[in-house]
Amino acid sequence: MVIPLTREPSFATRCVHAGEGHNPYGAHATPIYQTSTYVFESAEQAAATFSGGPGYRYIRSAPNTPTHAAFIEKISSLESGEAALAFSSGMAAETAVILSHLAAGDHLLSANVIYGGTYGLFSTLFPKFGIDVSFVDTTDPEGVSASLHENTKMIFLETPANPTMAVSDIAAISRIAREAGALLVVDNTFATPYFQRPLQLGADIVVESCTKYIGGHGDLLGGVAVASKELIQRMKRPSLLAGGTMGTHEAWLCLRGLKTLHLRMERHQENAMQLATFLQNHPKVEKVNYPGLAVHPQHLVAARQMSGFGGMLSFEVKGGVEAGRTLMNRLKLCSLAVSLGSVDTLVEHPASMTHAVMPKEMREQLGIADGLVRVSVGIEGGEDIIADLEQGLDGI
Ligand code: LCS
Repeated sequence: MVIPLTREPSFATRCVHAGEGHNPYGAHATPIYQTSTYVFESAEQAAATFSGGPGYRYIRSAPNTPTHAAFIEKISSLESGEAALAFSSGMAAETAVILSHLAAGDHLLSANVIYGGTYGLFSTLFPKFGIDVSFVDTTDPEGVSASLHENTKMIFLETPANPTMAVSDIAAISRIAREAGALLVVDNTFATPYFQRPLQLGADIVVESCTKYIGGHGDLLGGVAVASKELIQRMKRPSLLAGGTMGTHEAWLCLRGLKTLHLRMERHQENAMQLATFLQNHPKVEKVNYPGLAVHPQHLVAARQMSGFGGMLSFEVKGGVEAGRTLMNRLKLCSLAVSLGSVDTLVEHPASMTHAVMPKEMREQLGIADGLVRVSVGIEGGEDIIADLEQGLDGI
């Protein structure tokens, strides 16, 4: 950050200013440095950079480009981390975290409620390379303790979790992880650093899909990992070799998206709270999952570790999958689509879309019922979102 301030700037000020201003021409907006490689002044300078010295050398090698560097500085500041790496997707960020910190023979303890893609990665890909994975209910810290193995090297969780909005106690699990000598990795995609900062609660690494609230407009694919300098340093070479680097234009879109994160998240949350309350009182709705509701089983944990409850919710309609389908087909303002965290409201059916990869018995046990509908509540007028769902429910 180049603005001279006498005290630690607020979150909102860091959204706008952190990482900005590093360019030689005084451009007001950080430029898109659309280049794959860098020209050295001498063979000696090239050799020094390649042997670990400062400076840019090639786009796959962090800090990639000055545009990436600005984004990395901004997201590190917002997540209260020391350093970060930017990836081509949230999945690439998760893959790089695992490849960098685990090896064959290690055990990964993962939350059982997680994004379907993450479940697929952990259940099918890493076991092929000798990483032992188990899926555990991380809403119960004692159960996490009891499920540790001798060789547990990492605990991975999402909170709030996709799609049931289950909440795990980050501080309690970070103490368990530290005692076991394992790293705690928290996927902060749903909460974003505006509402929750896992590193301050004791997590070692935060991962996020930038495709969601960080970009914020549903027009990019990206991911990020934020941690201490030491842990990010350990990830640099594996990430360079695995090759899932964020593109420059995406880094610029993320940098721009983050400038309004605080404003967008407030509105997402306001609309989500209104919609959750409306759905909770609707006769055709069986159950609403939103951590801001007092009936949410981990409402108190959420209230303790988050400064707001976010813009994601899910609910079960009476009448199961058929009723859910009827509802989704009737929506006019809300779009039927996967992904989340965009300015517009997106509705999807986890059992047949994002979480179709999970075995049905597992889904049912975890509360991902066939009639569950997930809503990524946008920043439109809240009354319009409610009206659309109301007319959708009327058709059931
Ligand atoms: N973590 C969470 C919590 C996610 O929801 C997703 C994607 C990812 C990681 C992976 O990020 P990506 O590689 O897509 O950037 N979630 C999606 C969803 O619920 N619908 O479509 C994608």
